[in-house]
Amino acid sequence: IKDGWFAEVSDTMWPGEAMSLKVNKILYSQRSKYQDVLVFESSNYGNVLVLDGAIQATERDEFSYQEMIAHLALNSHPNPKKVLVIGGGDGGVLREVVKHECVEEAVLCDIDEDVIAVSKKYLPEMSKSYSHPKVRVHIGDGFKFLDDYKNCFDVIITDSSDPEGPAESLFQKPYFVLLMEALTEKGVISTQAESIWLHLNIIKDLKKTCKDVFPVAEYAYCTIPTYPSGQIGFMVCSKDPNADVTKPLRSVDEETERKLYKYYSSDIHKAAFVLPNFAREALQ
Ligand code: AAT
Repeated sequence: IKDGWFAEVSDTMWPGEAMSLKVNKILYSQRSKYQDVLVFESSNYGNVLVLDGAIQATERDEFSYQEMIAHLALNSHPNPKKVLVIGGGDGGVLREVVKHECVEEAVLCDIDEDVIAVSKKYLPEMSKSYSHPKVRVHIGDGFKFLDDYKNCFDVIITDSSDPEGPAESLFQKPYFVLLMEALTEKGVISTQAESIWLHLNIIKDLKKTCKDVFPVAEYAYCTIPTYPSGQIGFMVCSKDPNADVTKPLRSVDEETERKLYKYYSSDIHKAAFVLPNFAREALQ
């Protein structure tokens, strides 16, 4: 933070650019066991959570990412009852998961208890579902946690930070094998899968890894002003070889949809898999 502005600098992940937000007040700044944790109040985007210098969520636009990473997967499953979230310490994805009445249990495994604690304090709209009766929380590494569960979850959502830092293993093949094994028969996953403007090569490798492990693997995207390049995507994969994750399997009427979601809709679900030519060709 310099002269009242936070700049999101990363010389390796997004060299030569830095999204900036005006800071009203620093609310929290500490090194946790795993990462630098910063929360500040911004002038126009509400409170902002930053880990190792990378913006994780702002109160103003978080709904886009949290809704999409959750509902693309949940609505591609015929009847999700047990759902696991890896990462997602701010709680926003959990909030979306429990919107589905069919869900009986939502488990969250984040590596960093400090992220959960600061989110409860400074991001109340994101963290409100921690008190939901269907929610269970485990603190630990997602990779290690998964190894203990076989044929157990209907949907697993990996809401992880970028591959540099504690989330590195969550982008590699052994992790996707564990995901596959932890899923029930028609299980579906979604994972944070970076931006087509910045990380097409990472996405290419990630899609190949997913295709090696899952019979169905597709990249979808959403727009979000405060993530690098204003766009981020997800790998959505299914264990069911006949599944088509690019179209929602379950949906609600339009009025309910508008009440439940601010970004997601059945139409957006389908549109999110339609990529511009340069990305479509690279990922073919
Ligand atoms: N919804 C907010 C967006 C995130 S959150 C990333 C979360 O992943 C953090 O809470 C972090 O503590 C957790 N995490 C990192 N590594 C692990 C791990 N190995 N096991 C479990 N949890 C982990 C992502 C923002 C994307 C940013 C795009 N530039």
